[in-house]
Amino acid sequence: MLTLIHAPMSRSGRMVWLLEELGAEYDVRYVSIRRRDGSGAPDDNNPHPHKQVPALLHDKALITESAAITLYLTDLFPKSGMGRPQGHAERGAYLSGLAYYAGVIEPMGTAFVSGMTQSNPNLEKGYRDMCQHVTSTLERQPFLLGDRISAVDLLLGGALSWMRRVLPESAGVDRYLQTLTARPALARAREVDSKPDGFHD
Ligand SMILES: N[C@@H](CCC(=O)N[C@@H](CS)C(=O)NCC(=O)O)C(=O)O
Repeated sequence: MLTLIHAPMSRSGRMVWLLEELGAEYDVRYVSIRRRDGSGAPDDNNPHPHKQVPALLHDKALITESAAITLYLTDLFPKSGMGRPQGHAERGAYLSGLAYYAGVIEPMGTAFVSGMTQSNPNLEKGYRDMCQHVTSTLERQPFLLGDRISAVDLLLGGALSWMRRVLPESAGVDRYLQTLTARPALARAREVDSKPDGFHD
């Protein structure tokens, strides 16, 4: 049994989206988290060591970190087309994309949005290099790995739908975001995201 530890309007929404894309059977455990505005609190029902979301329980295994959960789930559903299984010609590109999202796109995007790149030339260069790489990729091809969607696109697409300004203006990025946000699985995920009526954290 798969149980997603989830808080509405957070990074775990992307894992709901992925589970819907995979056609997986899963439970959602809604938890409260600390929010940036000072509201919310850590939840005793959350097994994540930092009381963050997402976390995934698969029987007795606990998986944390969005990129690790993404790889774990797509390996569990190799026929879904959202991952690139062992032996697939794009396996290396898929692993690189997941690590690049977690290790470069998200930290550089966060540094930019929080204003840190403005005062630190190394961060500024890292951010510009990331933007150049991602925007030129999406201007050249429909998805990060090429012509076919992968779960790496859900990580980036989820972040962009939340905060488009993580990346600079680009027709390729706008088209990419439109394609991703039109997916029926995302509409289903948004219903799950907001399911617990009156839920407050
Ligand atoms: N690197 C983690 C980040 C997870 C994370 O920052 N989650 C936020 C929600 S968007 C959270 O749980 N915040 C509550 C807290 O930090 O206490 C991942 O990608 O899974």
